[in-house]
Amino acid sequence: MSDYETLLIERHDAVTLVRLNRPQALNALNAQVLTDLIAAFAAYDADPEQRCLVLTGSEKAFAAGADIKEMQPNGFSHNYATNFFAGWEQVTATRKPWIAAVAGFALGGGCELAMMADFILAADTAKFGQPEIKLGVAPGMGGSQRLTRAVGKAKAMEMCLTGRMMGADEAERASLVARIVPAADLIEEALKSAAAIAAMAPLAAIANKEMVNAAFETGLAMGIVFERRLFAGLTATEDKTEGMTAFVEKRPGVWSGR
Ligand code: CO8
Repeated sequence: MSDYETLLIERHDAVTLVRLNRPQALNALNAQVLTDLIAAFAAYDADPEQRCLVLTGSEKAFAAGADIKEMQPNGFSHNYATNFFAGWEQVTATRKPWIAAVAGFALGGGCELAMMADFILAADTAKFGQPEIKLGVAPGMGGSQRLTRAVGKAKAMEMCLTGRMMGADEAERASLVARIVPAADLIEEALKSAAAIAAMAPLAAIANKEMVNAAFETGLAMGIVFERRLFAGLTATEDKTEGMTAFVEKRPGVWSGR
């Protein structure tokens, strides 16, 4: 029994596994999915026991896009007045680490949601694409920006202009995904990665995430200042003292999260 209409949630020790669960629509992202994801990610961020999250879909589809049937009646006035899609910024505001584990289709909003993750782990069946142009529109959840930053102008432009899908091998070569695993092992591998992250000092995990993200938001000089300040900040934590003491004493660190 899930608290969410469109999500299934499992806890694996300190890792939260969230499965998109609209099989009848290939996990298309409608308003309910957004409401549920915002709540699930906020609950994860607020729970000190949970240290990493994995978001996945089904074997056939991570998500086949924003829900076309829901968007069909909406025109400019509605979308502009409601700042349609802005709610996804609440998902990207998640401070703690999370991984997208993608099998099958990650198209349109599905590709854009995967790219909001800290990194993507792809099954060998994964297919990424921004086919919005075939609907007479364009990406609306950050795809034109995040895809271009991830894979560069040539591939992003080709994918957005032609709607061509990229398979897992090409996505790994283009640095869209961190790693490819056999489809049958996707969840196990994602949980393993997440457990490794969950075993790290929690404040250091947030800081590492903020630093890497700063590389996308700032120039090099400011990014390095940001990194150095945050690094100096971490040296004031109890977990820095514990981590370095544990190394010297040849034992694993025991983190307090302070
Ligand atoms: N929205 C709503 N329903 C969907 C979606 C979707 N994005 N994708 C699939 N479905 C539904 C189908 O309608 C079908 O439902 P039904 O059985 O009731 O007809 C069911 O899921 C199964 O789909 P198919 O029968 O099509 O399955 P296939 O295996 O034949 O094909 C595909 C799989 C190739 C993934 C195909 O479903 C497809 O092309 N889907 C659409 C992909 C797409 O175009 N995604 C981009 C959507 S737009 C977007 O994400 C951002 C838009 C930004 C616009 C901003 C303007 C406001």
